[in-house]
Amino acid sequence: MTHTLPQLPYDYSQLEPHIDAQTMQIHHSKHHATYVAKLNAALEQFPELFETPLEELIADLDKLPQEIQSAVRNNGGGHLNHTLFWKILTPGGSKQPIKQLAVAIEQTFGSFEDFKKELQTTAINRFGSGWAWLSVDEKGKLIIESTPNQDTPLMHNHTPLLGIDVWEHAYYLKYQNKRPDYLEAIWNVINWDNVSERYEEATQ
Ligand code: MN3
Repeated sequence: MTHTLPQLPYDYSQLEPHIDAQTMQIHHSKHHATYVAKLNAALEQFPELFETPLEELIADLDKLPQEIQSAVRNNGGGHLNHTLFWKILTPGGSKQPIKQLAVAIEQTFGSFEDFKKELQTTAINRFGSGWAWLSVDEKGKLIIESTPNQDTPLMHNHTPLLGIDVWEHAYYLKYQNKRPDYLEAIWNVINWDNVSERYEEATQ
């Protein structure tokens, strides 16, 4: 089965004013769609790879035929990262972590505010294009990390819970060069119900 662009669970305009509709539309229907198309084009050379979950291909890139490793890394990573990104955004829902995740964030980072600051700083300091993450590491511990380009925590055996896209395409139309302003605004639309749920799955 070829990979497909997932539908958004909300309209392009629903994250306004924090993330504008035009950015959402281009980000989803052009950028993400292109990752999906290029991933499929690469895998078509080895169609049996369509049977393996993409998470597994990404976690073991070295096992792939060499000629498609970088295409799968960039476009497969792009597809997985954006599929997660749309889910961890929402116009409604809880505005802070709930249940076990709320407790774990306090235990790990001191407070929700300290956690936000640390993730913010990590995202600001990502040079060039990439992502900042809240992940669960191989020991089940919460960590903040950053990846370049479309690399994902899955490559390091970590489970991404919350990913913030800091490619300019994620914010430039509204925020131009002001990445910190975008990072301030995005807290208003984080889907904590979803992130908290996935924390529980990852640590079961
Ligand atoms: Mn993006």
